[in-house]
Amino acid sequence: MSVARQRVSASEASIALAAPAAVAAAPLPALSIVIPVFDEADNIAALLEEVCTQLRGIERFEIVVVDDASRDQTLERLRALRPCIPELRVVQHARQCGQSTAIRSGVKAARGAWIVTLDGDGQNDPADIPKLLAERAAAASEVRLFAGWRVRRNDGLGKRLASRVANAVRRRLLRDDTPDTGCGIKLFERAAFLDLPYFDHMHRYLPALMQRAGWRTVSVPVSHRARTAGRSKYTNLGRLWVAFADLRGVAWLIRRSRVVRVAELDSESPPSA
Ligand SMILES: Nc1nc2c(ncn2[C@@H]2O[C@H](COP(=O)(O)OP(=O)(O)O)[C@@H](O)[C@H]2O)c(=O)[nH]1
Ligand SMILES: [Mg+2]
Repeated sequence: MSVARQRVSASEASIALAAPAAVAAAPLPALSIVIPVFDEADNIAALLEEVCTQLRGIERFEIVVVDDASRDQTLERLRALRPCIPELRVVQHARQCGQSTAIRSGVKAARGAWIVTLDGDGQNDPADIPKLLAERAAAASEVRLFAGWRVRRNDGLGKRLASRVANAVRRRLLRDDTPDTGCGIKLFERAAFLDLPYFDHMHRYLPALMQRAGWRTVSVPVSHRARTAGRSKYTNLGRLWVAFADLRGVAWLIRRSRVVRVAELDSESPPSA
C-alpha cells in the first residue's frame, strides 16, 4: 500500500497527550526545533548532533522529533540518543499521518515561543538556524515567519523542475510573494502557527496562511544538501495530485478571511460614554 493511502484522514489526527512531568518541570526553552521524521533511521543522529553544535551556548533550546510511526529503526535510534542529548524530546504518532500533522504535533508539544522546523533527512543545514535568528532580530515585530529559500536546490532534475512549476503557479494564484514554500527549514512564532487553519499538507502554504492572518513573512536564502541516506517520501505525481485541491482550498480561505486588530480596554481608564 502506498504511503499516501495509509494515512488516516486529517480530522482524526494529532490528539496531544500531556508532556511527561520531567519535561513540564524543566525551564522553558526560548526556541524549539521541530523535526518530523518518517523512516529516517540513518539520518537522524548526525542531524541532531549538528543542531546541538549550532545552538549550544547561543540559545536555550529543545529539540522535538516527531516520529510518524516509522517502519524502520528510527524510533530505536531516537530512544538510544535521548540519554546522550538532554535537549531531545521524542513524540510518537500512533499511526502515520503525514508531514503536516507531524509538524503540528511537534509544535503543540513544543514549549518555546518560537519554532524552527527542519526536515529529518539532513537536506536542510542546521548552520542556517543562526542565520534565521539574526533575520528575526533585525525584522519588524509583524514578521512572524522566516521561510527558508533553497536558492540552489540539491535534488534530481525532475524534482527541481516540478518544484519550480509548482512554486510559480502557487505564487501567481495566492500572491504570497514567496519563491519557495516547500523548504523544510522555517522559523515562526508558535502562537501564530497554532492559530492557522489546519489541513493535511498545510506546511506547503505557511507564508500564504500567515499573511492571511495579518502577519508579514520573509524569505531567507538557505543552503540545501543532497539526501545521503534513505529515500524521498514524495513523488512528483503524488504532490501534483493534492496540489490542485489544496491551492483551491487556500485561495478560498484567503477570500473568506477577515483580519482585524483587537485591543482590550485598559481597566484603569473609565468606560467611555
Ligand atoms: N512525519 C512525517 N514526516 C514525513 C513524511 N513524509 C516525509 N516526511 C519527512 O519530511 C521531510 C521531507 O521529506 P522528503 O521525503 O525528504 O521530501 P523531499 O526532500 O521533498 O524529497 C523528511 O524529514 C521526511 O522524513 C510523513 O509521512 N510523515
Ligand atoms: Mg528531503
